[in-house]
Amino acid sequence: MTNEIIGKKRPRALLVSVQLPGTSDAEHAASLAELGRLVHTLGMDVVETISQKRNSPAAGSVVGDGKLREIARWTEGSGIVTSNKPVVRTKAGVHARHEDEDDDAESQAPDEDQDSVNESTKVAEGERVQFVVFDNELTPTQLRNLEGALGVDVLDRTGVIVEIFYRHAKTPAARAQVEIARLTYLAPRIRVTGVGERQGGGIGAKGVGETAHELESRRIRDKIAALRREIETINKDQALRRARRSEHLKVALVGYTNAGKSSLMRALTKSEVLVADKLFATLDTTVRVMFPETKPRVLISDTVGFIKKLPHDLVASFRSTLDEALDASLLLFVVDASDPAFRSQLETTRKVLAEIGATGADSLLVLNKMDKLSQLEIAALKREFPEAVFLSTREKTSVAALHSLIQAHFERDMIESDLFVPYAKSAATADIHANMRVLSETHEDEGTRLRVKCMAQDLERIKKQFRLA
Ligand SMILES: Nc1nc2c(ncn2[C@@H]2O[C@H](COP(=O)(O)OP(=O)(O)OP(=O)(O)O)[C@@H](O)[C@H]2O)c(=O)[nH]1
Ligand SMILES: [Mg+2]
Repeated sequence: MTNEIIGKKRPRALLVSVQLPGTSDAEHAASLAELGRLVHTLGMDVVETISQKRNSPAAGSVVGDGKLREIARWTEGSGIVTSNKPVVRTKAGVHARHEDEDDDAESQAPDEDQDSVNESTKVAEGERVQFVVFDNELTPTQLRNLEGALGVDVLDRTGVIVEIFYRHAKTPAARAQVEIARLTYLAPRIRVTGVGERQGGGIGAKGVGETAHELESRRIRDKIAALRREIETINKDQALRRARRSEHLKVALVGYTNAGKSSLMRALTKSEVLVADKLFATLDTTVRVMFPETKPRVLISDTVGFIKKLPHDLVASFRSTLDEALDASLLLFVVDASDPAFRSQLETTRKVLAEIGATGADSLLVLNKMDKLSQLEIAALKREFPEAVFLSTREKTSVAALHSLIQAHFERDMIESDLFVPYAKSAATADIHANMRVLSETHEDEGTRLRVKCMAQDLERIKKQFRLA
């Protein structure tokens, strides 16, 4: 899909979901609502939702024939899967119909039910949708069939998520990571989407032929290899920077997308990080010093949000972004407690973190957006999560309480010690003040005697560096 398409008037989208056995009505509804928000984040207006219960997805088109024709009422298409021919559409845009298409429609044998979707049951032209988005995963063949039958762009959940990541990625590291995931996702769909013409076309561009397809596949493989090399270089840089920060106390904010991680980051560090009511606002880990500053200083990192059915390639590509979280000694699981689905969102977050091996650190559950809940609801949550921190990033006092908790957490590991610094080594005194809590300080004839509270490794380092007794 191109920005070209999205850049114009907000495109209209129709959501489709097949509810399979084992998915409760509530889960199904939550998943659809989330898909709606994802599609909205992509800049489209959701105008209709169509669901169907089935024992398994229909092989060729996920939904059954009748449902497909119902969906086609909203599009230009016939609602009938014809052949496996690639979709041919002009570069002029998704609305433009290729002349061949009419011929195709005529040449195919009329289906018995075809009459049930005649022009009169179609929605008015202005009401039509330009995108049909499936909550179910679509195979490349299903995607091709559906685009053929519907005559509009078809996306699945993975495609939507990949596209959002692609648009939101800002730094070279994030861009390269997302580009790999995007190419990997698009590669098998290349005949349908003509990814090679991405610069000018993208989804909706003319399909490419078999030979061109092979060429294109090679080009994509080369591109992915180049991107991987680029990422390796970036990762080395990041590892260096991380190593430089390695002696610092680190807290990572992790959680479902839109939970309020960046808002909390802002509140805890008084910094200006991007906060937005859209999904996947943050795609790069940012690291800031906790404010008011503590001694030693505590670094807070904000991370990319998680989501259900996060495409595997994206998990892999965000590993390096999340290494920051793997590195932290305290993980704050931030949750939007006002979202009825927060328990399963927390579960998803835990699962993804476990998948990437981030399980060692201490953790604290932060139930955010308390300002949206009633006293009664808060009381119930307190009983359910007695250990959790209740917070609203909009209430200074609750943020300050979390600040103290973080400080207290690290103080548990601190030791108290006496240091004597000769006057000739005043640099040591400065270092001590910068990195340790000084409990008392007396000036004697030869130097300064200090009682400090600090991390054991800081004490070691300073003693060694300045040869102190
Ligand atoms: N009412 C209320 N809204 C909040 C609170 N904290 C954050 N929000 C809102 O929730 C939305 C998402 O906040 P972000 O901080 O961007 O969420 P995030 O977890 O960083 O999201 P991603 O970067 O997408 O993973 C924004 O509209 C915030 O203003 C809160 O305590 N109360
Ligand atoms: Mg964020």
